[in-house]
Amino acid sequence: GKRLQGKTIVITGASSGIGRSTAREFARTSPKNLKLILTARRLDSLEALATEIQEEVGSGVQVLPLKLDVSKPDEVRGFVGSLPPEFKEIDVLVNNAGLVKGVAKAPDILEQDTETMISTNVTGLINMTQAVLQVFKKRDEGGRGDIINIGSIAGREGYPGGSIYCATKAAVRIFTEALRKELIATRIRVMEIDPGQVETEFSVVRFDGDKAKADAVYSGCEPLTPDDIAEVVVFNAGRRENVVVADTLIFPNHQAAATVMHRKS
Ligand code: NDP
Ligand code: 8X3
Repeated sequence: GKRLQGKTIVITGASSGIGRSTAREFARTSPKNLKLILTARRLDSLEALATEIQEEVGSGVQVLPLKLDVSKPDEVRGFVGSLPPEFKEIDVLVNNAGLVKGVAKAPDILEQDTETMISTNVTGLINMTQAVLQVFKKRDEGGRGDIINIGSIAGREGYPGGSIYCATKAAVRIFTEALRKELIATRIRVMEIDPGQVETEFSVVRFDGDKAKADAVYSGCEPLTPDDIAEVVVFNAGRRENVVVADTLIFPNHQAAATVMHRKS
């Protein structure tokens, strides 16, 4: 849409799933004058996506694929400084990078899995937010810009086998809420989008590449597609500046809670 024209948008975790769809949706809806900074650990996937976007919408959208591991504080610290001048004026940050590891229950949760989930989903999101807020805060009226955090239904209720992941998403939820309050005197918008079940690489990552186990998660269900979430991200970013879609929960039709799912047998 028109309101997004001229914007510079950063998406973390743009190499797959919701992040990837969000990049394509921004490009499709604002093909004239948009800058996309696409980040993740897998640079080759980002480069392929950049080419795909460019072929689809042409040169009205400038795409910068950038390798960035949000769980590495020094990489995040150097992120804004490393941007070419024409990409430095960030308007929108989509904090999407995140993951779940395993379905273990306490006391059998691997220390390494806990560390991976917390350093990515929580510390990574906080560090990215602080880095980009430095850019936002330099603008008038105390600052302007949008932060869109991808939380989860898992941040609103815990489920067995997901305690650490759920705790990380609950942390995102409270950080987001507190941040919105801290920035009350600015024009900075802080928004959260909480998806239910979306079919992406999420479950493949959870089960360490075991595709059969990942597929079983969605058997008999009709999960959301990453495009469904991308549409909401772009919609929320495209509202009038005085409109803050603060909090959004999105389920597929047959889901009503993290573990309340109707399965066709
Ligand atoms: P995918 O696994 O398809 O995508 C996850 C993305 O995060 C990838 O692009 C991955 O890129 C990136 N990522 C992972 N770790 C890091 C890291 N350390 N630094 C930078 N990027 C990283 O899953 P989804 O698209 O489903 O997940 C996106 C977000 O949505 C996550 O925050 C997830 O928790 C959330 N979510 C997902 C739901 C679902 O059912 N799928 C439901 C609710 C929320 P790379 O590996 O290249 O670094
Ligand atoms: C992913 C949703 O409930 O499958 O955030 O863990 S859940």
